Amino acid sequence: MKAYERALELIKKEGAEAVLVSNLANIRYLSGYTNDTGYLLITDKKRFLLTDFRFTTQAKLEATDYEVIETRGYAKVLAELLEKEEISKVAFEEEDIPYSVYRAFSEVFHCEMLPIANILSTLRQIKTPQELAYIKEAEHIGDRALAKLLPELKPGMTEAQIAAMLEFNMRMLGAENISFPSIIASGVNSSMPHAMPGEKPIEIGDFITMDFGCKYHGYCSDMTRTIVLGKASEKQKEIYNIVLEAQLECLEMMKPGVVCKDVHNKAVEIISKYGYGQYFGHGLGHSVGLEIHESPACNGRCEDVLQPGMLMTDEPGIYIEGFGGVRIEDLVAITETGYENFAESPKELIEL
Ligand SMILES: [Mn+2]
Repeated sequence: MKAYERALELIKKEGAEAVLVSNLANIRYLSGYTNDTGYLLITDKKRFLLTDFRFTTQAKLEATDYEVIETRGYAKVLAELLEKEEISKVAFEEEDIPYSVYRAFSEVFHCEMLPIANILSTLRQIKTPQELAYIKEAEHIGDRALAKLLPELKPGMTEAQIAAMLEFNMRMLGAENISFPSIIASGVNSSMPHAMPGEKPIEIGDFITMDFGCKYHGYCSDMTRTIVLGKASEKQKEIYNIVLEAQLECLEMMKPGVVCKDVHNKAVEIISKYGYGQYFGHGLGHSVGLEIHESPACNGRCEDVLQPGMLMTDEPGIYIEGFGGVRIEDLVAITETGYENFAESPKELIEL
């Protein structure tokens, strides 16, 4: 069954006859078109890809199951297509359409517009062997980029410089791009889970948290390692080992049939046991794919059940304001019997 047939099945259950796809990852997944401007309109009988002059050649080459329509007047052309195809209710991705676009469409469409939450992305939860292979290679590029970076780290380098070096390494090792702006957080900055790398130089005694990933054939990787520059203090070792224990325990839970929130709660339980529960405030993990954050997620609310072919990160952390923080993150694929860890970088505390 083609991906667009699965999409139609899904939106018919919602009560619509056609679907307007605007999320770029969904467009790519459903059509093969890889650039960044356009819409898909999928009906029972026909499939259209609307884009402008800059992308039509590429769209025709990539989206071979679709009729490519070149336009800049999306609202008008879509309205005409919907009328011609006799659609009375079209689904649209409510989390992806800006209000201004919604207003422009609703002014000219003669049919009903049915908002659907981000349900099309659930089609992407279970990866094909090809998708898994791309993500695994992306993760391995990250492993090699980090291994190359570590011996080059010297006191006085700035976080921003380290981010640049890591990203350069990934591209030189075959990545087509980064999957998100790298997080390089040193010293007290490492207490901010999503710190932005800046002018701060790394100093002896700093924790350095590095959270990064790249894209390979459009697919994202994600990993985090925390090291200490110089000798780790007793407190740094204590925190690091608690995070590592939680990370390893949660890894062993990754298998088909397990409820996502149970894995997250395991990490909370372990970190709380040592008295640091209040310092772990984010979810344990998330899936990845064409986007860096995909569903399902391993957080305290997610009732989804792990299945073979899903990806999940395992990234507990402890963050203490004014002191610093630790996060350790692997990316695993759920297999028939358990998991395969795509990340190969060592996790024992590295003192550089
Ligand atoms: Mn992550």
